Amino acid sequence: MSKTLVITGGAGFIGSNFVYYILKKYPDYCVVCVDALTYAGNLSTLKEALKNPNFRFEKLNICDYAGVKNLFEEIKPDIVINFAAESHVDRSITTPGIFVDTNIKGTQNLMDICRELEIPRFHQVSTDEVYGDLPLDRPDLFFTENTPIHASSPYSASKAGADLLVLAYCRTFNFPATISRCSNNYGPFHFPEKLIPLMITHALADEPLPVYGDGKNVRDWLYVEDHCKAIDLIIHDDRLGEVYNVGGHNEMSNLDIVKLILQKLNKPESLITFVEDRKGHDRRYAIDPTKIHDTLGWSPETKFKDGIETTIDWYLSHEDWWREILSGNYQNYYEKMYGGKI
Ligand code: NAD
Ligand code: TDX
Repeated sequence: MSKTLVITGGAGFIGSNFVYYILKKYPDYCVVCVDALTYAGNLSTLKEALKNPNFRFEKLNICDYAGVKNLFEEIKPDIVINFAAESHVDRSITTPGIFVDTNIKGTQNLMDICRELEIPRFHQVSTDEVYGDLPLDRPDLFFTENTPIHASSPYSASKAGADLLVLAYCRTFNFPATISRCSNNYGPFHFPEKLIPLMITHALADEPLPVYGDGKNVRDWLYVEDHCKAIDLIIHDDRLGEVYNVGGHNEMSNLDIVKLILQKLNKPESLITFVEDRKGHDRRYAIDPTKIHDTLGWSPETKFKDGIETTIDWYLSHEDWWREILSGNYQNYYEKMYGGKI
């Protein structure tokens, strides 16, 4: 049966991958992307989607009550999936306020509108960072859905705040929501300020590769399409009020990732430059995905060795995309596409 999906943050990394995933898998669905086009949103990422008559883009801030309510009244979504967020930990250390505004107040605003309009389903895209970190010397420990919330950065605290609000709305108002908490994603359209694309683009330019601290911090990397598949399963299942951890059992240290990228690009390790550590830097993330595996049948499908090759190849063949970002030109794309029309 055809559905109308609202995808907030769909001009960002994971949201755009989800837009393409849904348009391909459900050709009869209507997909409406709500995105404020902050520095992290890039409309040119959605160039192909914009050609699809079932896709619509709305430049809107999720904190804008009247704007979002008018849109939702008009399109009557069946499901709202909230990807929109300030997502970069380093930026949350320099400017925490915008993280509270978008990640907490924006989520509350969306949920209030969904409640008022009785929208049948809301999904919150969250992160494993809400659990804080794990020690490097306890490889037997993993985050489960029952691990206490223990955020380290203003970013993860704001995501944790949103999660707590979602769960409180479920309990207090019977709000029909679910939450997924995923580990680090990688793949096409990853903004080049995050580790993997930053290292690929720096290596290609023979520029220093800045590794924070000792480079031994561990992340649990998941190919972005596997995250999309997990969210697809969750939103098409009737269970409400549930939290699902999503992760690939693919732990790697930052240094190992950087060395692998250099090796694949045939660049010397002398480009690695150790720099001052991130404040409050989480040591290790590792997800136990047993719940989503056992209840919804989800397992990661892309092996890291294949996913990283696909990703490097994508950056090699989409230089225009990331060079536009590095030059800042991408921020004019909306004007070019929509100037005077909206
Ligand atoms: P991103 O920074 O690439 O994209 C965020 C998008 O949200 C951008 O298009 C931006 O313009 C938009 N946005 C920001 N503020 C907005 C606002 N106030 N109103 C409307 N749109 C706004 O982020 P991402 O890496 O794609 O992450 C997407 C979601 O997934 C986030 O909620 C993040 O917390 C979560 N997450 C990310 C990862 C990861 O590895 N990247 C892992 C787990 C969870
Ligand atoms: O230049 C760098 N050098 C470096 O050593 C950058 C940008 C990062 N790092 C380190 C910090 C982290 O240990 O690499 C690791 C990954 O850093 P990021 O790409 O900034 O990701 P992380 O902080 O792990 O957060 C990401 O995963 C969880 C996303 O940005 C979040 O939105 C998501 O919730």
